[in-house]
Amino acid sequence: MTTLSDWLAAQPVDPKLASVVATMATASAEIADVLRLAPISGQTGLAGQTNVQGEAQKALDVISNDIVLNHIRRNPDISILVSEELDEAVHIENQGRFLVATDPLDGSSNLDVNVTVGTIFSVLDATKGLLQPGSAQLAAGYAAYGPATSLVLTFGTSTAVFTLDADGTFQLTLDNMSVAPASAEYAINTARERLWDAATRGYVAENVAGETGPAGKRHNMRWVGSMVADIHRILMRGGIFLYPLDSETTSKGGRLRLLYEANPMALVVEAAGGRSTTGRERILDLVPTGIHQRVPVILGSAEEVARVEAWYAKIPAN
Ligand code: P6P
Repeated sequence: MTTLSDWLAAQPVDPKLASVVATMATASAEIADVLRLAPISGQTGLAGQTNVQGEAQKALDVISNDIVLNHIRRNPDISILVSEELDEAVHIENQGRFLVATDPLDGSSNLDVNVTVGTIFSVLDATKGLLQPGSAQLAAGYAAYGPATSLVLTFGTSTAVFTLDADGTFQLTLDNMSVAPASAEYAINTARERLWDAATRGYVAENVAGETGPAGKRHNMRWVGSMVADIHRILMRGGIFLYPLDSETTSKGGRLRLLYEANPMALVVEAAGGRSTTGRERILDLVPTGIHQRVPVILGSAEEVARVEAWYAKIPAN
């Protein structure tokens, strides 16, 4: 098998950029170790503080963020960290040209029930500022802490999957991934149906209508409530993930964050041949207005995403 180190050494990228990805992989392996024993060590509870999103932080949110920050401080090629758990960007003096944006523990509300959660990260050129479009990402990926710990990476042109081995190294288990262009599986929180816009209602209604409806096939629905878990399923077997604008999220711009959730996931999925959109715009084209900006996220199998875009094209933007 090919280790992550060997695979990185073979990639046609700046070795310093490869070292940033290796740093996030090492941090993810350490987080995996902490999560595995958290119920025993009693770390699954609340941290007793809220983050910039106004969300109650789990102890493991704070611990995971600290693990990432500690590893980043030890890589001289990283000079800026943007994190969901930190109000402001952390600037590390006299360090190199890379910026890491991360959600150190996405889906942490699932920790108490032992459901897959993850670490999502995006790598940018720090010399070009904090607010760059996703298309400027130099690398992106996520770790999914599930029955196995998967590490999914892209430098923008292909997507690879690694699995954490017993010795703490990552082994290449899938290279040059491709998202199935067609699928009959969609992921959306259907409890929000009353809040959806006409495009989302139209798309989902077609799916629910099944074989005899406009979609012409029976669909299935999966919603884990953990973006990393849902996106990993879509990467591995096709499907579409939707967290669209709705009447509650419109005022905030959406539910999920652009810099460290939407952009890295969009790069991973597009590098595997999928599509990513807000419904009306390609996610990777958006120029951020703030480090914690929220956006609608619709991504996955190209044919399914195109169906959603066709619905939005029929409905004038507000
Ligand atoms: P809802 C987890 O809190 C998260 O940020 C994503 O991982 C997940 O896809 C989404 O929120 C779930 O949102 O509204 O279904 O709880």
